[in-house]
Amino acid sequence: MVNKEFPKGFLWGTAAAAAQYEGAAQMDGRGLSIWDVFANTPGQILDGSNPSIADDFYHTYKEDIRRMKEIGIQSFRFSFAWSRVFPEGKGAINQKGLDFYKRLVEELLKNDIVPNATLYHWDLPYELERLGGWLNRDCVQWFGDYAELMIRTFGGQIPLWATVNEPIATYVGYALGGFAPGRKLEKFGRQANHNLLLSHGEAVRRFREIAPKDAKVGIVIDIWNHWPLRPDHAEDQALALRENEKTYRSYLNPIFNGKYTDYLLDYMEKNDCMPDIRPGDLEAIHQPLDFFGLNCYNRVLDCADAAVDIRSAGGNYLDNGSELYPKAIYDAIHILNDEFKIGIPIYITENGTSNCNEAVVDGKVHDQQRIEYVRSFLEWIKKAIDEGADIRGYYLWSFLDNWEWSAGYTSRFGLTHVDYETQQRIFKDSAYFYQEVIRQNKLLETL
Ligand code: GCO
Repeated sequence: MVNKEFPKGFLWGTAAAAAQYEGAAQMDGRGLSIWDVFANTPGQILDGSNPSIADDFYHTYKEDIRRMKEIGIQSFRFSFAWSRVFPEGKGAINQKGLDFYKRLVEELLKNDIVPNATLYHWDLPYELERLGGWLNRDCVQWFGDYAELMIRTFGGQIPLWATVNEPIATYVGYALGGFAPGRKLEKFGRQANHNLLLSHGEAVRRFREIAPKDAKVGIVIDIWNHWPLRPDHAEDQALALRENEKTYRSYLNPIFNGKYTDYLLDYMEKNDCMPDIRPGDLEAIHQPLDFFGLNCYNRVLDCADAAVDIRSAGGNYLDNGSELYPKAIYDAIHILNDEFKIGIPIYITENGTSNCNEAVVDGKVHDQQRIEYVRSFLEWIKKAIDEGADIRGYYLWSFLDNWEWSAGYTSRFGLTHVDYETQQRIFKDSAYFYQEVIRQNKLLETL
């Protein structure tokens, strides 16, 4: 019989981000972030909402941690809002902001929930954006100083740290305009990404200087691997290769191999979007890390012929329109271990799905597709572990429904339903499923 148990000590968690959970956007001295400003620009957010209240986690964290405890959550991945701590991004510290995180971390520890902190989850202080944001090379210093304060304050209490969550979001914000700050130039996207990677390197450097020996630092990168829709079509193949090079590989290569690939350099040269890369930069980015945080939700199918329906290739689709392709996570793990030979433990730092059946009926939410989604991804993670991959934990995105960036409140990813009018919480069926998975530390077929 197949052994369904996860390794002893495997860490089961949920993930969240400050801008999506905390609310209290103007409270206790917090400065604006680029997302506050972006959301208030007409037309940027699907439902016209902004993150100023979100889950009101700033006020409800104790209750929510109690609920996490009830489900058996062993670790909570969250991010610090830079502008809560440094309202202007640099300079004067806002003690009240720092105190909130002290209370949060204490509450987690009191409940035996391992804190896992991300320094940057997309919410750059707006005052820094006014100085050019990630396009300004001074960001390395700004981010380094902010990182240092957080590491000095919490290094002894938080065992797992990520510098940055998903560098591609910065690209989307500076090259495509779909995310804050809403700039739209390929050259900006590439420059912002290069500076962000440099800032990551700087935070790791400071971490090594000041963090306690047993604290670990990594980075969180999302792998949406591109596949040719028609595997035997040269054009689809080439398209998928190019997309992979321009997306997640443009981060993995500098971080783990200390270089940008010839393909990417050539592309940036030809498209007039070569960033300012100075001597020593790649060494600064290429720092040894303690773990890799993998976010994985799906794969992407590419077709060179826009007239072809992607779904014509078959496959499973969820009611929310996205493909259910759980092998994506197994492939991503192989890319990291076999191709990039990262040689460090992996935590799955995000995985989850939105808008299953979210209707509340008689105080219940029967989100069967979320259960199926999570179950099938866990099956492929387990297979990778059985075959020797060093995977230490899994963080489901997310414990609560929350503010989903450009999709506003229209996209629900939680194990817990949130009524945004009343802030009432209701566990969905998936929460009970996850509770059972955690309790048994085991792959379960169903609830
Ligand atoms: C991410 C995003 C999360 C999203 C989640 C669902 O790290 O991918 O940061 O904030 O909410 O991915 O789309």
